[in-house]
Amino acid sequence: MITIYSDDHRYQNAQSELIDGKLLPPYENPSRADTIVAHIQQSNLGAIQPPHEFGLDPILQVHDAGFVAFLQTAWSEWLSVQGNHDALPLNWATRTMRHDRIPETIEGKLSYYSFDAGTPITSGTWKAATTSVNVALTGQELVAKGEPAVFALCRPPGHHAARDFFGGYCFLNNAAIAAQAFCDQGAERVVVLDVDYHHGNGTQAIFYDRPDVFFISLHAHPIQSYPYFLGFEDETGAGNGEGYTRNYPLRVGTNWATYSEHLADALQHITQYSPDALVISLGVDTFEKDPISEFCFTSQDYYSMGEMIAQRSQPTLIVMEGGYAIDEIGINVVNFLQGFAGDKLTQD
Ligand code: OKP
Ligand code: ZN
Repeated sequence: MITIYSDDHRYQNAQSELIDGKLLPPYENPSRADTIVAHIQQSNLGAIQPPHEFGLDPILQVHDAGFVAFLQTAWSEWLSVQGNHDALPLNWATRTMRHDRIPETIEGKLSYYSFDAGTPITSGTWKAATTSVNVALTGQELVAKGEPAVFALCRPPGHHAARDFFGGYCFLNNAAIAAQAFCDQGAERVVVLDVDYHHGNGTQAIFYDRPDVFFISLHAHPIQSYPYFLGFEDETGAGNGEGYTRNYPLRVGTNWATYSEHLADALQHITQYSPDALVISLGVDTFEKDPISEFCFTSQDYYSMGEMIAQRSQPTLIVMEGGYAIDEIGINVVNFLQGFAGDKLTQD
């Protein structure tokens, strides 16, 4: 299986993140992707190729133009007002407040275009986030040209980013942009299967009213876990998209035995839908030793998960999302890819 990767992910290298009431060294840091690529190099998985540039057009098919312009200039505006330290928002328009007035100042715009204070914008954020999109789109292009499966080693991740807000370490929604690219190239039905520990609120929201992209997610129950305010079972789509969103919220402490029963159900729905392409939002933060998550997967479970998902025959783009146990992140990702490739690629 080909991997798409660029060192430019290292441009997203924040000083700290706000978590659990503290400013801590970021969990979402460059060593994540560096470790994954090192393990892929040591494996027999296949070639690692660089991304190429796709420009803003595919991004603007998914994201709001004002939001994209904000992300592009946020750092320079922040730098000139606040100085050379990471930018973070501090307050949001919650119940009874207005969402129809966009502030003029950079501090106000950070608040307007975000949903948490754990996602620092730095000098390199735009470069890293757009490279991450190019990684996903380069993978998408290879799958569209006939590769059965490609791994897009995206960093920063994307699934929490919605049409016009960032958060959850995500700025641009790599998986959604790739899914949209399949649609724009003629796919009639695309599935995004999100197996990250956290609900992919951004991806769900982007496609919520559309029947051509079916979003299916297994994740920690939002009543217990971040992002808290989306990902419940009764969210099933709206309008023409009714029936084309499916959520499997699972309680803290879930292991592979329980998870795999729900995954089997999700895979049946995918088969019924019969998509032209499958995009997998792959997070390995379901791991038992993940520092910010509370599922109980072992490293071997990722091999089983890869094998199980590969039993579908759709062309597949695997997009990297979360996973914060650095010591095992490489093993866990390679295990998933080996399980997937073992069942799919070597048998073709
Ligand atoms: C990004 B991805 C939990 C705090 C959570 C943000 C988590 C973002 C996860 N105590 N802070 O889905 O892996
Ligand atoms: Zn996650």
